[in-house]
Amino acid sequence: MDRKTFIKTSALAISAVYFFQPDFFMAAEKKTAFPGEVIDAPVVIIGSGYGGAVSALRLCEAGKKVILLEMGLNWEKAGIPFSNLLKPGKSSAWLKKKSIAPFMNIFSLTPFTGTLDRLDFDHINIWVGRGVGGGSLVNGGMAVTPKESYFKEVFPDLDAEKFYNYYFPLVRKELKVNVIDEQFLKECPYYKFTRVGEAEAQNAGFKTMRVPNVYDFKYMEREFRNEVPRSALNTEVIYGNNYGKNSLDRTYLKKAMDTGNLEILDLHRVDHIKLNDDKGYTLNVQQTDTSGNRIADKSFRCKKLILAAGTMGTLQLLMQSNAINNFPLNERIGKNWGNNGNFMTGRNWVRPLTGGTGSKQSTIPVGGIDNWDDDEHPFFTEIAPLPMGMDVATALYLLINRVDKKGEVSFDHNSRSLKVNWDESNTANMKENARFFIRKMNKANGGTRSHFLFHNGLGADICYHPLGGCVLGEATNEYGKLKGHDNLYVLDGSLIPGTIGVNPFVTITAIAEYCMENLISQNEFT
Ligand code: FAE
Repeated sequence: MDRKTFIKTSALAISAVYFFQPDFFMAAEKKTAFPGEVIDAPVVIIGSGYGGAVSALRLCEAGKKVILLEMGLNWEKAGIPFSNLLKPGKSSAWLKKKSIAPFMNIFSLTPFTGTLDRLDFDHINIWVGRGVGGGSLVNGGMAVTPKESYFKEVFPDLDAEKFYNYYFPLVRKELKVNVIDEQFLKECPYYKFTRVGEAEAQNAGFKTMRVPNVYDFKYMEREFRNEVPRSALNTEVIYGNNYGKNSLDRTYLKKAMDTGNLEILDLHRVDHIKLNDDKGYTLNVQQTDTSGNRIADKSFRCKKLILAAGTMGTLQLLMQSNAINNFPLNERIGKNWGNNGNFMTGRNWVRPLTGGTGSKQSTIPVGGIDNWDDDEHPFFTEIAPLPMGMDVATALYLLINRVDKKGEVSFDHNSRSLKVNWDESNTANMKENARFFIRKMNKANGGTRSHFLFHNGLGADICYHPLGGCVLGEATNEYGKLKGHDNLYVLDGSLIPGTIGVNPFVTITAIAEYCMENLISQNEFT
């Protein structure tokens, strides 16, 4: 036996022994001193966002041992506080030298594995969350159930009744969705921007709506009374919330950890995947430190693999693996991709005579404008906060529109990175809606388009909600199993065909619940 074969065989023997021992996970941690060795695991999940967290919980509850690999940091374990908007620090960007908020990036940074990342493409910039909890660490917590009519249009093959009677209520409960108390909203100075935004919208003839959230509003009331440390009232949100927000590490992932069946390995980035002869998978993984330096190379070998790396992460892994080792892909991968109709805009000189939108603003949005049923200009918009520490009399809006023209994601072999086939023609209807909205608001209330924000007030290239590319029932079977594979499941935003008409995480979570319930009952994981 030559040296290479000996090492490989010994590693296999050792991993087989560990596999059957109760302290298998501890052993897997310790063994990392031997770079390049193979760690066996029955089920591996890549990514700890909504899809990954649901998969982990339901598999652990079913008694399966699961390893979850996450490229970002476990912030709770690290004990490093999140930064706020006014003082960006360690958590504010993924290995960048400057802050990467949608605007006002005047802050220099020391590169650190922060919570927020931005992926830049030719006509679109996509923000994503990194860390244990994925996008739930950085998002605004808006927990919106899609309109049933639109859900049926987007997913004609799903049983809408079951979703609205069972999966959506289930995920709202698991995610701890709640609604702000109207009296608190009416009186709290931190919600002046919402009150002004809603009054102006109604004045312009638009319908307003209350938006539920996973931020604990009872906690916020106590923040306001100075009984507990402040978070939403201390400009914390897109770089993480130290308190108040029920991100996934406090809901699904915590429950999964409590079963004793889950091990989360943070700062573990999967580079590519190989299909093995036995139809299982080997993952090439790099462990890094918080400066992004590679500290170990590892291989994980599993029988069952769940890809939940988020829309762009999952597409990158599939396409990169294909480029490296001819990993089998079906022809639907990359197709039916969209930005969920995201379009940012803003207005200046909002109510200057009545004192603007407020110098103090909560970071958690609770108001929306619902123009979805307007045949000519269908959109929903969030009345977004702009907590700048002073009153800038500016209103910010994130519109969510229909996606009339879908895009496509492909792989550039030279740069080894994704390419998004997307340009101004894909956002034409969204721009039209934004112009219509701003015109109507200004006519009724005064104000101007916010020319200093985005591109002359129109942010067509800002995307918080990339969806699609691995669409349910197209690239996968009806429960997320990737076509052409026996043991690979995709469970994240890439299952939704580019649009869902509202902020997407409630839908991503509900679809993951639906898929996992069916996959488990079909004995896919036994
Ligand atoms: P996601 O949450 O993105 O999780 C994927 C995870 O996989 C991440 O933690 C990655 O670090 C990890 N990962 C990726 N690649 C690898 C790899 N190669 N190896 C290991 N790990 C990897 O996926 N949605 C709402 O519904 N309401 C909101 O209020 C809202 N606000 C938002 C605000 C911001 C600033 C942003 C960026 C997004 C917002 N979203 C909101 C979108 C929402 O967070 C997003 O749709 C979900 O997080 C997507 O969930 P996934 O499970 O697809």
